[in-house]
Amino acid sequence: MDSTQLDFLCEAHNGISAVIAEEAGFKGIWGSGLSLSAQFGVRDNNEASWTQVLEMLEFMSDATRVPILLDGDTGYGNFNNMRRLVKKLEQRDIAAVCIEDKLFPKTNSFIGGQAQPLADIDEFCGKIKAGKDAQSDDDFAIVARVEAFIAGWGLAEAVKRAEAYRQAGADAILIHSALGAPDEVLAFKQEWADRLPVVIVPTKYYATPTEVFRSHGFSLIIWANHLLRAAISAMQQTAQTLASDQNLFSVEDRVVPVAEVFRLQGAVELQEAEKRYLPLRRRGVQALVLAASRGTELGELTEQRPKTMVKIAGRPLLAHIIEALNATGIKNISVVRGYKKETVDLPNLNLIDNDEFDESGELVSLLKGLRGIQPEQDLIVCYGDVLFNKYIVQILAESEDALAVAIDTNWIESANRHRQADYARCSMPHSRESFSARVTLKHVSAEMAPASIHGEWMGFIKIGADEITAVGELVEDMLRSADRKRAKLPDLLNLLVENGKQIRVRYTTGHWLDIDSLDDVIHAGNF
Ligand code: SPV
Ligand code: MG
Repeated sequence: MDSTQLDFLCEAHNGISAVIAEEAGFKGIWGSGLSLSAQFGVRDNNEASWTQVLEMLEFMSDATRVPILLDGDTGYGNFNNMRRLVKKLEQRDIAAVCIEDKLFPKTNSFIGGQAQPLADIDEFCGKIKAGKDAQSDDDFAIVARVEAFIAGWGLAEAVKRAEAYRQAGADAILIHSALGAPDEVLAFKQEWADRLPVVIVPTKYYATPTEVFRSHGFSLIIWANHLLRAAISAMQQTAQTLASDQNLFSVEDRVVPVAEVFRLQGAVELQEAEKRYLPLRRRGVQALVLAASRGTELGELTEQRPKTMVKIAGRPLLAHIIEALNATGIKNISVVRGYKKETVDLPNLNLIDNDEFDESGELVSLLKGLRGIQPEQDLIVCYGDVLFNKYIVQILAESEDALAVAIDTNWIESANRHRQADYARCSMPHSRESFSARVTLKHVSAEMAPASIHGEWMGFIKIGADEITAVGELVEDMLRSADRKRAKLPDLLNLLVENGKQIRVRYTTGHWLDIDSLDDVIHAGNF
């Protein structure tokens, strides 16, 4: 109001319209009585109580940073109600209130304005004084709205009232007019000069160029109800189309995507806050299954499908993996597929393609996987050809460690069967003491002297949400060097250890089976 240039307020009537007005660049918001009552579906006759208006204003104030000028009608009562109103508005960070010199309950100025009685001048001045005395923030402002023209009076009455309100302490005058031309407000401004800033609401004289108001020295223009009216026409069109066409297709391109709704609500801020404040467990755990390779060792069985889709006891191997993951509460499951990828088609999976599965190693699959998952959830990585009891995954999922692996203490059996296995050396062998100790991984290798072996790594890695990006970058680094193109997950684990990362070891015993041969497939039916 005090600025030397003409400024503008845009109407808003709830939190989201206030955000929209602020984003459009308005320096302030008009809490329109007409729009606030209309969005409640009631008339602009104080049918909505003042506390209902106040509550909506609180949402608008919380959602924005620009000042809000409330259209406070007549102050919702006498001087005493006005005092309380000002106090409550200040508590909600509302910058200013406008009161009009009519009687409670008021009627909108554009509905039979000529028949509307005006307030007694002295009584209205008392209301302004009471409001000014009640404010505790010097910047809070009271705008006195002169309805003399609306009620059919002339310029003299309008100026007389405005002067009385100025002397009572008003910070600005809103001069209202229902004419289709700006004659009344221009005449008022000429007579009034610069005694106080003057605010106008050109709803009816909308065709007047803004330049006219600027050159006459008005302070503030209020676009009083246009977001409400825009919303009404959009809602009417959409509702009518939906009712007649009976499909969503007809309207989809004419409405904002839900993502835009989330943006206006500030959904991103909440996601960031969850990262800071929510315990990791509450964010849930996800799984990434590496299943791009064919599994040539199974011969004919994998001619038409990759190993992960070979049937065990009547269902694809992958279905068993999903079932075990689901049983631990993991439902967000991503699968990297490559060979005969179209056959990897189980429902409710985030499918990630590795089309270079033939010429690349498993690190490429891992990298594609890490890029295709949600980085905010802890991750369990496993292979697509392993059957396991759910407790193996559970023990990793529940661990607080940023990096963890499950190590099978029952490795002798693998060694006896002369299977290809990845053996692990850890900071401490499995024992009673290791149960409460913080055992970490030292090295993983297919070649290890039996005396150094503490167990077998089964292919499970837990990567905490906070480590996912770093692990992804390390894998990217590894893939850049030519001799590591076909590196495997154990190479990654060893590099992480070399880089000083603590990889927590969780010892388990048996209860898993990887499918490396036809014998395994047959055996797995009994698993
Ligand atoms: C409002 O927006 O509620 C106003 C302005 O008071 S008007 O409707 O033009 O009276
Ligand atoms: Mg109003």
